[in-house]
Amino acid sequence: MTSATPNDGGAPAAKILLLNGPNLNLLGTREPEIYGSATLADVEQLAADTAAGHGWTVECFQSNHEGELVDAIHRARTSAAAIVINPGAYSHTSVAIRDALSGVMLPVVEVHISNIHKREEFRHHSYVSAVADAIIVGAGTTGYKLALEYLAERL
Ligand code: CA2
Repeated sequence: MTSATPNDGGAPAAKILLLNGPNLNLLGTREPEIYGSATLADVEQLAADTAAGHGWTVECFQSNHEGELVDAIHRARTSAAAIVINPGAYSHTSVAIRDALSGVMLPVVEVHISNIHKREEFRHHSYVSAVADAIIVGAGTTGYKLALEYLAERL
């Protein structure tokens, strides 16, 4: 068989990169009133299940280090069809992550578990939002599922 669509067994399913930034490895361990009780592993499973329903795979990466997130975004240029990112606190500080996302020319969905606009003033601005195609805030960890559903419709 020479030709292959993403899901016919002849080629690997196309991939979406799911990136989570600093402290999101602590999901489900503290502050459930803000971030819910799902763990990062639960979130990644939810994303993988949602993507699989549309014939996609998800590569998951979490880091507490800005440069590692930038490197992962650069790698996505040749390995992924889109990026879903919760940059965590780097949303509010990182021009480097914003520039990396704008440089890779892939569809980007920014997710925030909490509604950052209902919280402290310093969380209201995200450097990433201006380079995101869609932004999902305040939907809890369901936001990751919504991000994948959006991309499945768009890609
Ligand atoms: O609402 C979001 O998803 C945030 O990106 C989460 C970041 C926060 O800095 C952003 O302003 C909004 C923080 C994630 C910290 O996650 C924890 C989870 C459990 C326990 C401690 C931290």
